[in-house]
Order: sequence, then C-alpha cells, then structure tokens
Amino acid sequence: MEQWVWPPRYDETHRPPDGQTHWFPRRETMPAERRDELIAARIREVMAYAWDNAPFYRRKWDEAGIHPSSVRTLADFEKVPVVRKEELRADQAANEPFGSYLCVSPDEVKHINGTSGTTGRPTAFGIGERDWRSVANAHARVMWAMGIRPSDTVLIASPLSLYWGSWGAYTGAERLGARVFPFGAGTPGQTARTVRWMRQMGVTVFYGTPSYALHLAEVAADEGVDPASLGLRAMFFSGEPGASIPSTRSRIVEAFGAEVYDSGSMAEVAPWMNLAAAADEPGVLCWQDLVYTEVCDPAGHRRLPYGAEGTPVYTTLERTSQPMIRLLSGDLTRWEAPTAERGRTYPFLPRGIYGRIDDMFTIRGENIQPSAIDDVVMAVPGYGGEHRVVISRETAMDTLAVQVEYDPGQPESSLPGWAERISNRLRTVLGVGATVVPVRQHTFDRTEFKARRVIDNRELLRRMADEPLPGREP
Ligand code: 8LE
Repeated sequence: MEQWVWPPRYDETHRPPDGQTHWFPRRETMPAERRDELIAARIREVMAYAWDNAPFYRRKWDEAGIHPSSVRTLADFEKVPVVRKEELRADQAANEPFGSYLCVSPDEVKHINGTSGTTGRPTAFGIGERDWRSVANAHARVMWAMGIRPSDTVLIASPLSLYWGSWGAYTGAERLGARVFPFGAGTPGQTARTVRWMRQMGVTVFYGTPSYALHLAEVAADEGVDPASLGLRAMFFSGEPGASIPSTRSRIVEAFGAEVYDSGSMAEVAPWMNLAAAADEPGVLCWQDLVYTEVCDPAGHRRLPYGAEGTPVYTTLERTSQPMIRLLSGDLTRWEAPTAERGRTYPFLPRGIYGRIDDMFTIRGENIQPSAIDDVVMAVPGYGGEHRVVISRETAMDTLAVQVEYDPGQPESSLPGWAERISNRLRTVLGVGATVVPVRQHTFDRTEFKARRVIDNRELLRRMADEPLPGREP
C-alpha cells in the first residue's frame, strides 16, 4: 500500500476510493519537519547510490571534497555543488549515449526520451523500467490530487515524441486507471482534428501547454464550436508559464469553463509533476517526497528562506537510472512555507514558475520577465490572441515595443486609444514605458507547444556585427 522506500517500490494495485482526496495520505499530510528528516535520510541513500554507480557524481563530489557520508542534514546538503544542464550534455558527449551518470546497465534502459536540442546538443534520457513505474505512480498520485479519476478520458495534446511531458502525463493517467487518449500535437491540420475527436470521444481532461489550449480555443471557434461545449472538466498544464499567470489562466477558464491546474518542473527530474497544483487555483505545491525542491540564491545556490524569490534546484528521490542531485533549473519563482491550509504540508509557489533567468531583460534598469507582459496584454479587452515583444537598441538606449493583435470586433478608430491604455498599464506594472503597436488578428503564428514571444533585436545586431561580411576575411 502506502510506502516510501529506497529503491522505490510501489503496490501497482493501489488506488484510493473515488471520494478520498489523497492517494497517499500519510506522505502528503505529515508535519513538514518530520518529512524533512525523512528526506535527509533518503538523500543520504540516493547520494550513496550515485557515488557507487555514477562516475559523474563521484568525480564532481570528489573535486568538491564531499562524500555522501558527510551529508547528514539538509543544511549539509546545501553545500553539495549544483549540476548544470551543460555538464550533463558534456558528460553525454564524452560517454555516449546516456552519460556516466547512468546508474543502471544500458540493457536496463527501457525508454528513451530527450530534450528537443534547440540549444546545443540534445540530451538523452535513458529510463529504466523501475523509474518508468515510479514516474507512473507519482504522476497518478498527483493527478489524483487534481481530481482526475478512472472515469475520466485524458487527452494528451502535446507532441508524442522526445518530450517527456507527454509521456509523463500518459503514463500517469494510465496508472490512475483513466482512459488515455494520446492524440499528440504539432502536425499540420491536427488542431482542427483535435476538436472533432474531443467531441466524439467525450474527452473530460486536457493536458498540454497553456499556449496550445488558447490556440485550440481559437481553432474550435473557427470551426463553429464553442470550446466550452467540448465538456472539459479539468485541464492540467506544464511546459511554460501560463496556468498560474492570472490573465492567461482566466482566458483559458473563460474559453473552456474547466478547472485549471498548473504543473511541471523539468524533464530531467521526472516525475516532473513534482511541482503541481492540488486545487483549482494558481500556484503549485512542491511534492517534496518525490523530488526535493530548494529555492536557491541564483549565485551561491544556497537555500533561501520562505518568502524569497530564487531559482529552483531539484533532487530526485525516486530515480535510479539517471538520478539528478541538485540540478540547477535557472527558472524563477517565489516560495512560501508549508501550511496545513492547502490540505498537503508542502511548500507552495503562489505564482508557479514565472520565467527563466536567461529570458529576463533589462530596460532602463528595470528587470522584466516576458510573462509579466503576457499578463498585462492578455487581460486587455479586445486582445486578439497573440503578441510579440520587440527589444531594440536606439542610440545608447534599449527600447521596448509590444505588437498586440486586436480583436476584429474593435473599430479601427478606437485603436490609438486602446494602444495607449495598454502602454499605460505596462508602464504601471513594469516601471518602464513601451510602444504598443496594434496589429491585425492572426499576424503571428500560434504554437502547438511552448510560446516564444520575445524578439531581441539587440541580439540580432550583435550577431550581425560579429559575422564576417561576405568576401572579407574574418
Ligand atoms: C512555468 C515539465 C515539462 C516536462 O513539461 C517540461 O516542459 O520540461 P522541459 O522540456 O525540460 O522544460 C523545462 C522548462 O520549461 C523549465 O525549466 C521551465 O522554464 C519551463 N516550465 C516547465 N513547466 C513549467 C515551466 N514554466 N510553469 C510551468 N508549469
């Protein structure tokens, strides 16, 4: 039944009665301090395992003068050096195909996933059968907390390829006993077919990215289908900010009339639903007994007190094939102390993950997160469904422009005033002015996956300056 052992072992027949809100009541509701003691003990086991089986970790900790036996408390653990994604990539290049942090024999790898490789060499995830089962059990448990039940039909509406997101949702829904509909996303014409199939199959739960849900709503409307009539009861999301961003969230709720749950950390730390909402509200809980999350100072990587903003650092507590021990995310969040109020004694990230440190830009001394701009423009009546953020350099000063699609229902004569209202709102929220340019609806491509809305012309200018001119020696 309910157990928490190392290496992880699950009773595959366990499923609570429908009316029970917790899959594993003890693990989810124990006093947070008691859980932290158990986590410290589990970390010792996980580190000892990695030391014995992964040259990658042994080398790294050796260099830092750390041995698993010297890590007794969570305070000791803060001193363990973080792992960066570049290190994993380099280690895989040197130790094909899964890296020297693979802790099982290559024969035991039963599933392969990977990063999309948009930045540099893709990283392969080699997943042993035990890990696949742990992820299935963990995700079933988290999805149970979202109110998903065996009577549901769960649509997987994200790419069924290298992306762990889709497979993680798939395996969790399957373990929970729901009906899984792996429709995928990303092939031409697929979205209109998604709408038709959703209706025919009586889909009740949607999984995908927030951007894709909004695109799906537009396509449904174009097909003459009110998205709210599709009958979705719950929608859970991962992959990008949105489900915890107030205006994106309300656009989704208004379109579909469903409950909305945010979830997701990083593919590397699957079960990536370790950050997930357990109520129809913005924000996510840190399911600490699955993956131990520390919100850290981005420079020194020490844990920050509750209330602070920092970057999540993750440690898998149930992975045996490629354990991640203090993986640095580079994302941004703010965390709050556990309370009993939310029915689970986990720390809480009230605004979810709201961006990446690397995507933040600075205009006249103000640090700006793209998601803060999304939040403003998507809340504006007459918003036409997409926008782009353009950063340029004029003389010595960086400037910000936001191109915003307007709803065709708006008379053109009202557009200058409309743009000015958005601009004023942006100034209030961001602390700097922005030029707002209204553009026709469907000017910009929609995405089936994760949105990229920032165009950094400064970057373009820098690259052009660096590139040799044709016919001239570099
Ligand atoms: C805000 C978690 C998963 C499998 O859906 C995923 O997207 O993993 P992936 O492809 O490794 O990308 C991880 C990055 O996506 C994170 O570092 C973060 O920047 C972003 N991300 C994932 N889930 C969320 C998110 N950002 N809210 C989320 N719920």
